[in-house]
Amino acid sequence: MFDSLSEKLEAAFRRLRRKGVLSEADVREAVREVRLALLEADVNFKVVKEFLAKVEARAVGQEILASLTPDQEVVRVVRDELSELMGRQPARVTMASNPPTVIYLVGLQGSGKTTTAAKLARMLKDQGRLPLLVAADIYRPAAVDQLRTLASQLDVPVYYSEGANPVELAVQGVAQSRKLARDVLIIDTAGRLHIDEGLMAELEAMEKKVPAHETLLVVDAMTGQDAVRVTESFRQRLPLTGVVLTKLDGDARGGAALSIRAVTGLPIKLITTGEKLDALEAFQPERMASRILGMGDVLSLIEKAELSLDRAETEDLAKRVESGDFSLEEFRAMLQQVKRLGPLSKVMEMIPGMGAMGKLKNQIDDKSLVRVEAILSSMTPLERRRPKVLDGSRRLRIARGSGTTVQEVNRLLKQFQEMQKVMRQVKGMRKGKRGVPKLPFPPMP
Ligand SMILES: Nc1nc2c(ncn2[C@@H]2O[C@H](COP(=O)(O)OP(=O)(O)O)[C@@H](O)[C@H]2O)c(=O)[nH]1
Ligand SMILES: [Mg+2]
Repeated sequence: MFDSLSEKLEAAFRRLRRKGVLSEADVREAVREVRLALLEADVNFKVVKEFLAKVEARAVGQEILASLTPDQEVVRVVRDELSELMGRQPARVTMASNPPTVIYLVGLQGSGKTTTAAKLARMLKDQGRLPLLVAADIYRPAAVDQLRTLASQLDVPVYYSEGANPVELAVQGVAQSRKLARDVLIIDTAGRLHIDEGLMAELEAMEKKVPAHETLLVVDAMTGQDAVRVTESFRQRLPLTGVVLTKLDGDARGGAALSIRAVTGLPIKLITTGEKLDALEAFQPERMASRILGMGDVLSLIEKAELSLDRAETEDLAKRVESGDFSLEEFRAMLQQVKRLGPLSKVMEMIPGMGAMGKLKNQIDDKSLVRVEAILSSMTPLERRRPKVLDGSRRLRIARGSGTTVQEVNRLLKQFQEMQKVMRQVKGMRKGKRGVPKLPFPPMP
């Protein structure tokens, strides 16, 4: 998702990170790069301008430049403002207090209305609702069949009546929902290639007869700023309550996601990321901002950890460490667990606040992990249990055996000692969310 934008932003911040001490000029330079990245991603230029003014005002402040990790503070400011740009708080699809809740899906042809209607039905059904789909795109016969086919996979009923016009279908749909005791009506409407008067008048007429609780405009993220223009036109005629941004799995550049809210004031409520019926998600500005910046996605990490780690082994390890039993043996076992999560760089990406670890992040990579493991493997179990026995000749043997140098062995041992010290201070690791023990970060040579 938004790969090219993410890469460019990360490159800008990487340069900052290399600098260590930051000057105002460094930050301004980075802001210029962010500007280019956003414009290339087809973000509205006014939005970019205002966004950067805010970022710059916050990022060149003394507080940030004087902080211990100024580069990370700058990234934090950017993430915060990105999230603000997209509305910060997630905007949900709401339900009416008096059922049926009426949800219209409107938008141009091919934007994803029909598939979104089915996806939304699935999502609501999973939440315990009883949706009824209304096939109100009567101009393309295939549209009704498409909706029926999708709905049959979900076991959700579809209402359609041959010969009825869209307004009648909406009215009859409400009656049908009462009859079938359905509490949400999802109306799939017709689209056009371009915005035209006929379409708008028809949608207006439908909403006049059957007022909407939610009118969601479905727009294709790949169309960039066009999506913003489409949103503005629809908004002038219809009481839109939110936007569904589709096809984020494609090579959308990010312009639509980042501009729609700021330009039109309408929140993005849902996003779709694929053709399958489960590819619909609630839109979460903060999570999206983190994703765009290639920053943490701790929820994904937890999910991943639950799938890949041996729970018993991890818990046993945590217990031993907690009781103060933390030697190179346990350290090695931890490294092996961490490795199971995938390439270290990917794992690190998912941990928000890795910035707090500052320079460490740059030092940790899979290559150094391999060297650490080699060193540990060249030790005897006794040496790993009691590193104190490691005199000069043993260290030399280990260096030779692992294809490293005595300096590297020394460095690892020294860093391990420091880690042990910290561990004793913390006295036991607290358990992470949902029972996955937190893994400490290994020191790197
Ligand atoms: N890759 C991808 N394709 C999508 C997504 N949403 C819709 N599509 C595809 O886009 C095309 C048009 O979708 P459809 O729902 O028929 O659009 P409508 O004309 O607005 O009803 C179909 O081939 C869908 O499978 C998405 O999130 N990702
Ligand atoms: Mg359709």
